[in-house]
This record gives sequence, structure tokens and C-alpha cells, in this order.
Amino acid sequence: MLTEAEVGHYRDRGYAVPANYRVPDAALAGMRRDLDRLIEANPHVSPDAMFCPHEPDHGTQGLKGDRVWLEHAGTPEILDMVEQVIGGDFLLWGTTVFGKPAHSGKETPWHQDGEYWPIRPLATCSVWIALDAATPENGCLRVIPGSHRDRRLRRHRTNDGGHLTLNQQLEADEYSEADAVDIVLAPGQISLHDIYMVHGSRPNRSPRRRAGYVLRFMPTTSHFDRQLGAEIAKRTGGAVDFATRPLYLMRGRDVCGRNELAERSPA
Ligand SMILES: O=C(O)CCC(=O)C(=O)O
Repeated sequence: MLTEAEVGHYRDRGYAVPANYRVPDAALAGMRRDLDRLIEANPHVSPDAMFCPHEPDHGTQGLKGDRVWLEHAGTPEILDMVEQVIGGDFLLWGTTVFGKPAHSGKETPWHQDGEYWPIRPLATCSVWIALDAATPENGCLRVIPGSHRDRRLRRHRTNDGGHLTLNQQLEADEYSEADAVDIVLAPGQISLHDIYMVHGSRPNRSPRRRAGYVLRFMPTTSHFDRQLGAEIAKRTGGAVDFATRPLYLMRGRDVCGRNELAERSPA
């Protein structure tokens, strides 16, 4: 569980790194094996950003995923921490492997997730699980503490440069990189961040891979709006398919009553 201070840090700074939690060694070894399999099964998809690996066959990347990633997403201790920050009614609406390979791993531009997610009102908690050590050298996640506080989407532009994992990028005058903090994680450590948080990561020019598995949770007081998702996908031309992706209730009930929930069948 998050300590009271960590919950306070999440509210005040927009992110938290639980000091006392590590994915247990055996589970972490399993995730790393599953990552090797995922990469091997998808030679046509860049490991830099693999969307929805928890779906066997979904999305515009043509990624061949595996239900085992949905099992990983349901780790009870992680769900407990998510509950602490977004309450007891929430669903999983996406996952991503950001698997920055050694030497060539792509940059993630500074952005706010809320810019291109069809959730209204905007509310999520992302959980970033370090499958490898994440350090400044191999392009760890970087955040601008407190940038979520005014709950305002800043100006973004589309940048389709092939060196980026995402094509939505904050305008340079919308943040100050001098305020950035590196989220350095040992394998198995996690961080949590808010939907308005300004964040990004540098390219990986080191000899060590930097893979993270990211879980996207939202409180069911919000609506995952598929129609809006289709419009956003059209506007951004992104690799994600918001219109058809399944939504899995992880805890509680669908409070707003408008989320179309999928069955969570076993792996
Ligand atoms: O891992 C990265 O480089 C980017 C992750 C990210 O943007 C996110 O989890 O929202």
C-alpha cells in the first residue's frame, strides 16, 4: 500500500514512487519472459511502443498480444494502490509496453496524456512497471512535478518524427525542462502518475534496454467515450484504436453507467 505521505505526494506533485513495493521476483521474471515472447512474436512492431499487449489481436499496429498481460495488470497489490488514489470503482482501459531497446530506443516527447485520451471528465492513474532498471542513461521516465495541479491541458502539436514513441508533443513554451525530475527505478519498482502530469523520456543511447509495462486505469465516474476516441484517432493519426478496445472492470462497479464493459476471461 502507499503510505499517507505517498498519497499526499501523488495529489500534490502528480506522481508517486512507492518506496516499499517491488513486483515479486518470480512475477517479474515471468513478465520479462513474456516480454521476450511478445517481441519475438511481433517483428513488425517496434518494441519502443507496443499498444495493448493484453489483447490477442487488437489495434492498428497488428500486435499479437497475450492475455497473460491482463493477468499481470490485475496484480492485487497494484490495484490496492490505484484504489488509494482514484477510489474503489475503476476499470483498465489500456496497456502499453514502452520497451526502448539498447542504443536505438526512441524519445517520448514532453506531453500530457489527457491530450489524446477520450475520457470525460479526464481522470486516470497510470502505473509504470519497470521491467528493466530505468536510469537517466537508458531514458527513464521524466516528470515535471506539480504540472498536473491546475488540471489544464496545455498546447500540443503533432510531430510525426520517426524518432518519437508518440506524435503529440507539448509546445516548448508550455513547460520548463529545468524543473524535470528523473524517475529512477530498479527492476520491479513502479511509479504512478496523473493524467494531467507533464512527462516524457529521452532516447536510449546506452547499451541497456529500458522496458516499462504501463497500465491505464480510470475511475468509472468518468466515461470512456468511443465516439470521441474515433475523432481523436482521426485527428492525431495515432496507432491506437480507442473505438473498439475492451474495457475491463477491475474493482467496484461502473458508476457513470455508460462504460461498455468486457468480460475478464482467464488467461
Ligand atoms: O516510458 C516512456 O518513455 C513513456 C511513458 C509514458 O508516456 C506514459 O506512461 O504515459
